Amino acid sequence: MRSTFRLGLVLAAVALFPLSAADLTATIEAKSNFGIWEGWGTSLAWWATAFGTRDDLADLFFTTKTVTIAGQALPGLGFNIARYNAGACSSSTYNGSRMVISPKTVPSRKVQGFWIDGASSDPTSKSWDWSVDAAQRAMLEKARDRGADVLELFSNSPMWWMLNNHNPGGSPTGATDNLQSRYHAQHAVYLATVASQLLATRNLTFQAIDPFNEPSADWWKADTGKQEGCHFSVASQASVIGHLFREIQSRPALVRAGTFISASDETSYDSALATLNGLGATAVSQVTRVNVHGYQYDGGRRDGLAAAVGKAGKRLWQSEYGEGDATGQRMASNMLLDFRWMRPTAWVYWQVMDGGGWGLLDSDNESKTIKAVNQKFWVLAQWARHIRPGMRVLDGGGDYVVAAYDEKRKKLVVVAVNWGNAQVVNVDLKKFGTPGVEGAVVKRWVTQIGTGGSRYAEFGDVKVSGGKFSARFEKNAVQTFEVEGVVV
Ligand SMILES: *[C@@H]1O[C@H](CO)[C@@H](O)[C@H](O)[C@H]1NC(C)=O
Ligand SMILES: *[C@@H]1O[C@H](CO)[C@@H](O)[C@H](O)[C@H]1NC(C)=O
Ligand SMILES: CC(=O)N[C@H]1CO[C@H](CO)[C@@H](O)[C@@H]1O
Repeated sequence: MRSTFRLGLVLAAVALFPLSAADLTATIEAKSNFGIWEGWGTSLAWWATAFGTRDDLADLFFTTKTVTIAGQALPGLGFNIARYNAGACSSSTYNGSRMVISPKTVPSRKVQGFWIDGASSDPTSKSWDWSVDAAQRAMLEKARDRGADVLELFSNSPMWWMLNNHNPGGSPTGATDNLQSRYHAQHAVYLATVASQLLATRNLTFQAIDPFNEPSADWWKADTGKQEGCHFSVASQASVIGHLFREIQSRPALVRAGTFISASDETSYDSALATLNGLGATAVSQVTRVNVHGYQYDGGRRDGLAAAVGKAGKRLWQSEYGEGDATGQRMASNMLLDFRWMRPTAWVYWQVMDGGGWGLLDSDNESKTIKAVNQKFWVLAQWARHIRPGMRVLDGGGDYVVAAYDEKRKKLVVVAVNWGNAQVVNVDLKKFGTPGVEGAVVKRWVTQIGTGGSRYAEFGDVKVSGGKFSARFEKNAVQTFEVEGVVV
């Protein structure tokens, strides 16, 4: 139902606009290889705790169907990655203690964990409650049922009873470990058991388990915490990774499923590099993928991290991204930097539903209401619906262009953003075997970055001519192009 987004009368001829001196030309590097794309996704956690039972939202995020939300027909984002948050909270009593938590942590952020007391590690014993966290689990299953084939288990904090202060919001200062050292193994047992149990009982296969979330940060504090969080020194991370490696290896079903460790979901590119450098050879050898968050935005050294991860022979994911700019401008600009300098093979948004500009849908996770669709939603559609799993990411030939190639379908995808005044962007295909595509129609989609304007509007008015194609861009417009029949 793509026609829903077609703008009826198309601003037909690009050729009507004279080329000016300011025009840009990007030459796509046909033979380059920035990695085979694994996909797009979101972490579940809070929004799924609040909205996880809704099929329409599962369709919106995990299919490419047209879905009507808040009275608007929206293009489904087609995510294939879902990150499930193993909770740290429970209302149980263990060894005479109960969980302690800051009053600033709202209910949707108290994610209920399955291992409610440490008396037994047997998942069929009374120490485990598999009925909790039903809404987040429901969204995980809905995602899987709609084709999400890359699932990851992650932890913001170990279960409260494993912690020094029994507080899953963090330690007193935020700068010290909160997991008791005698419980390093139990945190690993917890995560491996959640993965094996959800596989055995619900056929949910986790590709990876990340035992940490921004572990080097010093802001996971007991008294002021608004969410689950836990500091781990790099040495403690190495210890937990070792335990988790052994726990995975000791569960044949996880070995058969190929479940591996990802780490450490540090906040920034620079802290991810410091952690990678400090983990030591053994722990590094037990980690298959480096996950990093995008909260350093346009700062830090994406290239330095990418080089170290490549040298270590690991995969690299941008596993969490978010900020409060509802227009999509910061997100688009950071995605361009990611593709050019960090070259992750997957890109995962943090909370697709949230307030304060953080969500793609502006929503209230406590009252469970959706208020509006942020422009950011359509900006992300320009990328996620087109750069698909299995495509080879290419060097787009400029810092405003991302390109990807589908070898099987001989399809080239180009996403470009024009930060300058309105101008024509030329995409040069001379490095491809282009004779076959001369005259081919280039489909294009346009979203205006900002608070209004075009929203994933589709056009079919551009053709390949002279081994290139050209399109006019408004200032701050993002356009996606698809050309079929392109041969490398
Ligand atoms: C139980 O609590 C006591 C007193 O707080 C403590 O000394 C002991 O280590 C705890 N045992 C376990 C298994 O957590
Ligand atoms: C379990 O999930 C896998 C995909 O992860 C699928 O291939 C298989 O058919 C499923 N099995 C059942 C019994 O549903
Ligand atoms: C009621 C409410 O909005 N709760 C939280 C949902 O998420 C926003 C944005 O992160 C928080 O500010 C709210 O506390």
